[in-house]
Amino acid sequence: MESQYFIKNGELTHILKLMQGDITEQETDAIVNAANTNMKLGTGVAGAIRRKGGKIIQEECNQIGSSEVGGAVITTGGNLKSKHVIHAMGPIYHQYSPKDAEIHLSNSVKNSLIVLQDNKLSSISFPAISTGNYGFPKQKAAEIMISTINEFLKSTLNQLSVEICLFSINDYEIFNNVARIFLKK
Ligand code: AR6
Repeated sequence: MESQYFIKNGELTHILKLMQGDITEQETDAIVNAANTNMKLGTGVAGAIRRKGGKIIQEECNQIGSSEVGGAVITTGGNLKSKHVIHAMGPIYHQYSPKDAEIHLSNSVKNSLIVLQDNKLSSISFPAISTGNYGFPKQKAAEIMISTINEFLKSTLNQLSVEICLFSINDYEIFNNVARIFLKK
């Protein structure tokens, strides 16, 4: 199950794709890990990345050490189909006011896209950051992620291809309904 949205920016037309699937199977230049600031690959997306990518990813994370909430750092993808993993530090929802949690989630998405560009990569797959162990409400996360990606694509001069890979059909529908309204398909 998937749908595509086209985001125009002058001469460029970027693609935002929403799909249901397992992010560790994606073949984009980078996949995003829903990470913690200690850079320890735990359960959920991180656990799947560790299992399929191999221990090299955790070793590279250990070298980096830690990062801030809202930040993003890159490692290789080990044995994954994707050659790179961008570790995005989403907020633990209940640790912040709703507004601050939204700002942190938005920053983690924006910084992931900046890291992608800084490394001269052009395609990326995001999971629904912070909506599992970190408890961020999914509808709100969809609004923040889609509006942040839209804003970024409308201002970048690089041709980028962005996807959001949702684990369940239910999550896919939540995100797709937001995209349909927000991006007016
Ligand atoms: N592919 C796509 N989406 C997935 C997959 C997968 N293989 N597995 C889970 N999801 P989470 P967080 C969805 O908990 O909330 C870890 O221990 C899941 O259904 O992975 O940011 C880390 O090490 C949910 O919607 O990330 C951190 O400590 C979304 O991905 C902490 O959890 C995010 O769920 C991060 O928590």
